Amino acid sequence: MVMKLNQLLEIEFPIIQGGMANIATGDFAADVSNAGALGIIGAGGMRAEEFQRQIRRCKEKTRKPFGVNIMLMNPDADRMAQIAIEEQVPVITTGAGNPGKYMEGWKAAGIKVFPVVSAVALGKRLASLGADGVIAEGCESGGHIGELTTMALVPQMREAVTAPVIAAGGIAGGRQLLAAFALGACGVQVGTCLLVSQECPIHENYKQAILRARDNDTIVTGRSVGAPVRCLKNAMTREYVRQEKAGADLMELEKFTLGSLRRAVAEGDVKNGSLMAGQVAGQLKEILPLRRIFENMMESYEEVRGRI
Ligand code: TUI
Repeated sequence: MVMKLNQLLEIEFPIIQGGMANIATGDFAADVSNAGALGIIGAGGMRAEEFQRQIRRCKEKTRKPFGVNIMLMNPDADRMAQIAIEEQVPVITTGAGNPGKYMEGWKAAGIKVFPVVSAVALGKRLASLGADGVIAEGCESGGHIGELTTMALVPQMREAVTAPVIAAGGIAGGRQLLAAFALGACGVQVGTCLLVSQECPIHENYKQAILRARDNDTIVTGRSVGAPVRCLKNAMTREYVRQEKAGADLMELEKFTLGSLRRAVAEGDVKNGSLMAGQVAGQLKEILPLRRIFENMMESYEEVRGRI
């Protein structure tokens, strides 16, 4: 029997927090770790200096394990890879690219590495380079996504690698946690359900937009230009789709969305901002403390498991 993620990471619950660029600060990651899951500092929207400050802030606020997510399209990714080593960060997750060139240095520093991947081939490659596990992220997720669903991806990843597999995408409750174990995962990564935590430092308007969302209220923009991103439908996504259909190229579309996530997170601009969220937004009904979100998930998991 493979180890559960909580044993692997020496944490209470088998749950990792998603990287969530521009949202997951050092404070928030520490809150998540203190609530019993693995908190992750999302380096996505940061520069290297800020990244280092956030790591130090997180260390001040928790004595539990935590991690960092290095978004590989970030221009400072090389420097962040080095800073994570210097700061002796316990865990690294990566997103939006191939972290192969960093693996040797990270492993030599004794860091646990869990790349987020959206297809089997890269998962296999990174497992062979010594990844401690792979986070198989289905396209139900918010933000930058791949092609496959969690349901299709996780079992195929399980068959392809001997390393632990963590399921991500479409997970916000006990039923989905149970399903993730059935699919072959040893734990889960969640993001959207933590946006509606009391501790999450996003604008109140963003939280309310998630709570209002129904099952059909997310959309994937940018598939046609190779930059698929899932967020809540709003005026921004309607205009994006219009430009995409009119044949705009990636550069034009990127110019249009520049700073849009920050507008949503910091200013609460729910019309023109980019409200990244997964398909589970429709099942979230209230703002709760992080600890309660995790406890609810575990209680519901136990209940459903007993029933079936
Ligand atoms: O990375 C994510 N989700 C993200 S990153 C992000 S920041 C951003 N902001 C604005 C526009 C775009 C992004 C928001 N959400 N999830 C992990 C993930 N990684 N999903 C898919 C992938 C992925 C894709 C291709 C991983 C590797 C990959 O490999 C390409 C290659 O080089 O082989």
